[in-house]
Amino acid sequence: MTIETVTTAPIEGQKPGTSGLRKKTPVFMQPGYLENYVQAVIEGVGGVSGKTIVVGGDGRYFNDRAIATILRMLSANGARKAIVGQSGLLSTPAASNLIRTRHTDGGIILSASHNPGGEHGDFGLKFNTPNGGPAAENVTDAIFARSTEITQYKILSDEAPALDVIGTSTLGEMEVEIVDPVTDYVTMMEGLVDFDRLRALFKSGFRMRFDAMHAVTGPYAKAILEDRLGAEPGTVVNGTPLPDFAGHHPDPNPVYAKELFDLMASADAPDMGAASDGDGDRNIVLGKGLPVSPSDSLAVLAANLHFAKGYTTGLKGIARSMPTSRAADRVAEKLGVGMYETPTGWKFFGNLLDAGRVTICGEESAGTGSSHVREKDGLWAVLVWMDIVAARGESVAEILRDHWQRFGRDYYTRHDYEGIASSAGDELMADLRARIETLPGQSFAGLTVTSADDFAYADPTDGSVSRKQGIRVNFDNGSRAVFRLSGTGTEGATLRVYLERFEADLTKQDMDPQEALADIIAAAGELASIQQRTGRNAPDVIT
Ligand code: VG1
Ligand code: CO
Repeated sequence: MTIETVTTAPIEGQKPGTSGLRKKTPVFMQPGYLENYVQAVIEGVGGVSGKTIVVGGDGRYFNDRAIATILRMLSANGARKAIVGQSGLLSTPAASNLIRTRHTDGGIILSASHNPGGEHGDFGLKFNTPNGGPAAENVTDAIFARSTEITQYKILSDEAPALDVIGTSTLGEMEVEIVDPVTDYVTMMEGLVDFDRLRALFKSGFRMRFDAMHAVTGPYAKAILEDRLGAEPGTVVNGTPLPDFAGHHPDPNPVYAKELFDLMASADAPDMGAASDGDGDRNIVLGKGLPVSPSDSLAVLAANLHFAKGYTTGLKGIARSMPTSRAADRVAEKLGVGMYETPTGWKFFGNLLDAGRVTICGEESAGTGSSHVREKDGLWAVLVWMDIVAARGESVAEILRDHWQRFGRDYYTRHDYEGIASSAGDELMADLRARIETLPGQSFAGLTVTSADDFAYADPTDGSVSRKQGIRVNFDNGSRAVFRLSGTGTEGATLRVYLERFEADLTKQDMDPQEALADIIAAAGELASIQQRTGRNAPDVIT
């Protein structure tokens, strides 16, 4: 056993974004790229000497080789133990759970989530802290700072153990425990939703389709839905994780999960449709003929959480990312609990969950989760929806329509302009920022701006402030547009435009969101000169 100290030099651009460092796979595979960043992570979190670290990923191309390198580096840097998912697999919520329940010092999760995988796809790495959640900004800043100063990294000369056999071995001085990635997660879910009630639901003839999109959730969904709850075999489709996700974007939206959306809109639709993303933290839920928008899903889950087995005492508070619709705010108000509006990215929910201020969190990007872990959790959301369906004895669509009747409907859509020139994205945002103060009173496509700001968030638990988190513009008809640039892309820039309008009138709640929001879509386009600046006539993805 030899610990090698390899001389290196900083590599530009190793700056974590919304959720860790994401780059094209060939970039990550350049000699020294992964090693530099892992050493920066190790040093940025204060070293790993004597520590226990969870390691796993979503199975995408390079996952196994990256894990082998990481294990050799953890050992060389003095870690006591690594807990690794079998075959290198761990969904993001399952990793969060392991970090928490095994009282470890954190985890390294390999994923670029909803981004495509494969040799020419994307790869990513993030560090989660001992609370199970993505490192907060002070930690990611420290990691980035280390990446700009690095002069050497440490790696063990020995080969890492094979990852396919469950059990314990040693690598240098470090213990390596390979665990079944699914077992602990299933046990956790059993405590949160009523497996007996769900078994009875399937027995009564309830049919669903769960699309795992060839990504990491397949084994989890099969184990729970088909093996434990008795859903008919074949309920889980695309259930085997593939290194390139069969060439698809593993993102459960109307564009990339089109087959599921088409099925749920057809006469053959089962009672419920659901899908998850590459690393298993996102979810979409669809009723017969009626998809649930992620913002609505957060609101409905919050309003009905007490029906689920693990939440009968109700909830402490709700948090949503700023661009997520305000539907959940109406629920918080009715329940008389706290409502928190945070910047995009799950790392901002961690402190609120740790402080016991909130029980449920959500994002418009198909993410919902609760205090059970410190990540969003795709399968959890699907199971809680099912538990609510079973408890209320109503369908997904009935529950959603009933929610709109009681709370009103927040029409919502997000328009993404993907892969535009970085300069075009930066200029569009800079121009909006420069005009913020002059916008109120101005009219665009017939709507007048009532207020505008650049969202800043002061964390109520530690006072840290995050600025420039997105431009919010409110209009005189109560509608809102939000503009921000994605922090998870790997090519050029992606402009996200979030659009919403509240509709209290019961007779006007059955419109297509694109029609219901047509005027605000036009106003946002004119206000930010989207066409001229992006050179696009239409968004690439509408969710
Ligand atoms: C996107 C989503 C954000 C989510 C993030 C990570 O970030 O908008 O809501 O938290 O992805 O999700 P951005 O910066 O591209 O808008 V995942 O499932 O990629 O870990
Ligand atoms: Co994800």
